[in-house]
Amino acid sequence: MAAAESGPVEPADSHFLASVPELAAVDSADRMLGDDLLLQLFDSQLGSRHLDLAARRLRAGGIGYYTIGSAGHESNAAVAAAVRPTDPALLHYRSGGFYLQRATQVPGSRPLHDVLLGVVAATDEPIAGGRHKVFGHHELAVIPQTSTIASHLPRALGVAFSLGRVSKLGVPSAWPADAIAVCSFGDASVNHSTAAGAINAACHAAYQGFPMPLLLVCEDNGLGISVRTPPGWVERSYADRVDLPYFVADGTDLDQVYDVASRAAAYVRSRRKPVFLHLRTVRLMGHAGSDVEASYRGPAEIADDLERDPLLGTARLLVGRGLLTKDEVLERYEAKRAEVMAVADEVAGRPQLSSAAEVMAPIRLDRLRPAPAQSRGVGLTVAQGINQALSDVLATYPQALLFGEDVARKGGVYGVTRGLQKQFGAARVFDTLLDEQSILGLALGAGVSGLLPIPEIQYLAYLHNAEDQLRGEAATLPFFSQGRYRNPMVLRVAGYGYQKGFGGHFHNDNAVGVLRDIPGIVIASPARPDDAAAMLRTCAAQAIAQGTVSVFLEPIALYHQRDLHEPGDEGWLATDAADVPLGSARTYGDGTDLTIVTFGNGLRLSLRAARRLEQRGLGLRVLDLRWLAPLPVDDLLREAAATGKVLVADETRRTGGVSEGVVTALVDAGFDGRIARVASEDSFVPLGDAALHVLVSQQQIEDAAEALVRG
Ligand SMILES: Cc1ncc(C[n+]2csc(CCOP(=O)(O)OP(=O)(O)O)c2C)c(N)n1
Ligand SMILES: [Mg+2]
Repeated sequence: MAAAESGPVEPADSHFLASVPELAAVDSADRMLGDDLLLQLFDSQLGSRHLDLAARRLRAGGIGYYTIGSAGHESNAAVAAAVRPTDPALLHYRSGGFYLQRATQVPGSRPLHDVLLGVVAATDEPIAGGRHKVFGHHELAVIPQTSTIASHLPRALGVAFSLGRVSKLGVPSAWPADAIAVCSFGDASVNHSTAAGAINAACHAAYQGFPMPLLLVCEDNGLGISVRTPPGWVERSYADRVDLPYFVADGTDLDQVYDVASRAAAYVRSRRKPVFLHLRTVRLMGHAGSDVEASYRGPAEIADDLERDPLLGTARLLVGRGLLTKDEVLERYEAKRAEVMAVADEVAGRPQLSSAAEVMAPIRLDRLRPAPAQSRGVGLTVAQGINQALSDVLATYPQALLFGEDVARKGGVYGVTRGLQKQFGAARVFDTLLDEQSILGLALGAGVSGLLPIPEIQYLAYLHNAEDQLRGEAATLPFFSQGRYRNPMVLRVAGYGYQKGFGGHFHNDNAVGVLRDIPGIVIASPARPDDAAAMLRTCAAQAIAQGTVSVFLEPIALYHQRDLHEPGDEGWLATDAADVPLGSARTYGDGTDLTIVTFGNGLRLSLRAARRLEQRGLGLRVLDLRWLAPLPVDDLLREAAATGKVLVADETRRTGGVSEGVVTALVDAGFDGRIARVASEDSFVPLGDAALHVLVSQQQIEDAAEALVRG
């Protein structure tokens, strides 16, 4: 097997071997770390280093797929020792020392196996099951992260927030009541707006006195791949932040790291406030295996980092304290190498995922029986129906939280959440700061903590600036954790056009393409009040039972609509309280000339068009999809077959819009009848009556229907 064959010599390896015999021991007798813990931490550091070396050997042998390592950062092991193994941790990809040290605190752990199984993409890797190499383990309370730097900070904010909120609500929590959230990240990542926003939100909460037990650990190696962080920038940005106490430690001195990290963690735990722990590290072995560091760093700079190798720092402490001789240090180093390489040999042939079904198993949507219908609801508008359903959900699930901009005191821009804060209290229904990324981060953290978050994004256009939190974080967590971590949520988003020209593009956004291609999420798009209420309950029930992430698109223009055909006919008020199973469409009429397939505002336009066409002798049926994902394909095919002619009336854009999916589903199923579509233009939506030039109209539907039937 190739794993044990010698690969390229790493300077970090040869430098350590050459330096130990020359070590100048430091006197470390009266330091913080006890002897046993110091030895144990050294073992974790060694394990982390040899995992990095092994990953490169596996790569060189063509059987490893990941070479970003932790070399130079291994003193983060002392951060793990300073917190508890039950403290939820969201780790930087260089927090290998932390991961190994935490595993020593949990009996039965096999962290060397965990990491190397990840490197070879083996199905028996404990968190992602071969889908990714990531630090994550349910028993270790390590929540896996994506590769998107800084994207985990909003979730960390949400976890810390939830630690306070669950105890206040007295609902079951995924974490102990006195836990703190730990979140590590790099120095370049600090500049990312996601990090800046989440840290700001943490301070914003702390400033108001909300519990926010969050230990932020910046592992500062001075580089982001090849780009230098300006020297002094991290302390410049964080050393004097009023609501964020700053602690700093030198990563070459394990004892100091443990001392400082212990004080930082104690502060967070006892005060329930956020802290910034600045851990100075070096980066050894380049950014990743493929990185030719010499192309952007001089030899002297690289050599300086080698001198600051944290393993050498710990060796100095051990020798100085008389715990190990230099020879014993080298023996331990080599013994760990042998141990890790044996594991590398063992995992090298492990099976990888072998079919699309296997890969996708964690994101398969198993549909539940719908939530039981409530008897109330008849005579309500869409806004009132949603309000009542939210009230039902909050009453049914004590772990449910409703939050967003303006949802609480004002009751929503359109009054949809009116009265709910009064009814359920400010701990469960609350206004947030104006940052969609942090709103979704709160939801992500609340979801993994045992709560049922119902966040609101005020307008569809404002989902886009935070969309990675949904697409990259919420949707992927079950995939990269095989469902061991789940972030259930019902994300309410007000959207679509037709607000009589009011508001312009950003209040009439009709683009859903960015949602339609996210694997595993549900997209609910109710049009009628009875459906809206029932579908919201279905989304909540799915979230509770399966951790489902649903986006609930609310049609603003229909919120307060009462009538359908004529003023005063009250044809848009709720008429029943039937269940709406996930992915089930609803059919209106039983004509045999044409099927109009639609959703949202398109339903109202289509029903009005259908009545006029019926007066001209055409027999129509209108199918309201109700769910844009999963698309109700069986219902679609049944209703298409009933007439042999399908017109898709789609208020979203021609490109990336829903009709693309509908037409494709018909083609894929071999539908051999006629198909046409009307959709909104590939345009932004202008102000005033000009909006009507780009949004699909009732007249267009009528014309297209006539043409399809008679043509
Ligand atoms: C949002 C995002 N942009 C770009 C990248 C590519 N990338 C991966 S690591 C990295 C540098 C990160 O530097 P730092 O935060 O200092 O962490 P370090 O690797 O130095 O530990 C970049 C740009 C990414 N993963 N995510
Ligand atoms: Mg860095």
